Amino acid sequence: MTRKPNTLGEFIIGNQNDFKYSSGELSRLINSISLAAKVVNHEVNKAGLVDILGSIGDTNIQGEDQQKLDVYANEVFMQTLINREIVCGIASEEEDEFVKIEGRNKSHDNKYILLMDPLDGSSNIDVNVSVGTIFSIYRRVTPIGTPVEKEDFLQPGTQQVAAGYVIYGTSTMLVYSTGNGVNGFTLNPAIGVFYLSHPYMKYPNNGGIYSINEGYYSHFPQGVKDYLKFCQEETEDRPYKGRYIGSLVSDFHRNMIKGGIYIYPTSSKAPEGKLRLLYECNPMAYIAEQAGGKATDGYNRILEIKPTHLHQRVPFFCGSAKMVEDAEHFMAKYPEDAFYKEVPKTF
Ligand code: P6P
Repeated sequence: MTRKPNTLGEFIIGNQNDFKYSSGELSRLINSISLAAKVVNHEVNKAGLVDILGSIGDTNIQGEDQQKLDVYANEVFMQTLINREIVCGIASEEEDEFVKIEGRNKSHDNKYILLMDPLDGSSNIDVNVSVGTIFSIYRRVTPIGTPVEKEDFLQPGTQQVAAGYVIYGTSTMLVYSTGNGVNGFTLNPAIGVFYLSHPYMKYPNNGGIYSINEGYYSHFPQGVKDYLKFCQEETEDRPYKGRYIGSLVSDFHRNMIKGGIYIYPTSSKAPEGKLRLLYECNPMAYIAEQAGGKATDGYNRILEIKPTHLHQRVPFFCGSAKMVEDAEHFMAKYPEDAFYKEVPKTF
């Protein structure tokens, strides 16, 4: 009887042939991501003990205050992937432009590109709340051997070959999919090995948790307000519980296990929403759909949105399929053009 794989390494090797483009490159890429995650995990876990907390007084292209761990995590993932020569390009929340990567022989022979949010939820770092890394992997569309170009990064989410996240929480987990379901691996920090702890993760079709920053309620579109009233009314299976950590990876992970919906809609504070399409919404939407959930911008499937620029933002409704469909039902009462017109433009 063949023993079930119980470490990440065994799992990757055991499932390599399931991936129709398997050439070992993707396996090495996933392994490299797990290595970088262990290094970042080590720093995140001791962040309170060393002078790595707080802001470095710089801001990234998002205009957000760059936390030291943001910068550190970006460097660790970038260097690990560059040193192991397994991608031909990288885009990151922390990098204004995408990075072209040459191999030692000055060529660009690799076929994969990676997009990432190296440390999502970083505003939670100083208050010891879980944060995460989000990654998205595509095959390049421009000729192998040439420098990558912007069009390699502006592919719709349906073209992802793999996506996943690392959650640095009460335990550190790597959750990813290469298109054959979603599997979760928990790190044993004592020996630095990820073990298969959550095989074939599935979003419950319905749930009782909604995650949204209700502080912005007065700025939300009417469709979101109507859905929140639906969540909060007294019925046999409602009101739902409100749970919002302020860390997408953490809220998403809890909702995938328990059943729930995460919403970051437009508001006057964020006229296109806050979350970035390429390295937050697309990878999380890929995972959600692979786990039987749904992800839309309130009207359109996230994975089918054609990206127009690297740091593009979109509204994000993601989670249990029935809950996302309920939210879309309320959004549909307000046509999309009116929906955007409703949001006072602050620019
Ligand atoms: P707000 C973290 O900055 C993040 O991108 C997500 O992880 C999180 O869900 C959201 O923004 C929190 O944003 O506006 O509610 O503080």
